[in-house]
Amino acid sequence: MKYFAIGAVFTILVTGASAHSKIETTIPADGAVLASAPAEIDLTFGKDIRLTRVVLSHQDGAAVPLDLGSQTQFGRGFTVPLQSLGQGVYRIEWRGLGMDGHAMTGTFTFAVE
Ligand SMILES: [Cu+2]
Repeated sequence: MKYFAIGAVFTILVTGASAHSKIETTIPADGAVLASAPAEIDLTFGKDIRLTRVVLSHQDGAAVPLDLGSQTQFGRGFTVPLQSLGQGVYRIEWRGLGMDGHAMTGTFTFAVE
């Protein structure tokens, strides 16, 4: 009986993790080095999520929240416009909510030469 209980808990944890949506691709890609600044960033997820916050920070500056506009519904793909960026390394941190109610977060970086 004790072993059964441990097995049941393990199964629930594994199921919870796999129900999570993962980020599939970002544009720019993580680690990309770009000759010119991108006008927007694209985030694509494996399952529908609701994006709640995207923050941009430059190596020399403070973090700036980006405007998600009307993209407040569940979806797989999001496009967030950027102000014109100068040179340097930028870090994007995003937060979202999966359909299963789990909070999700991730980061990626890119550089503008
Ligand atoms: Cu989840």
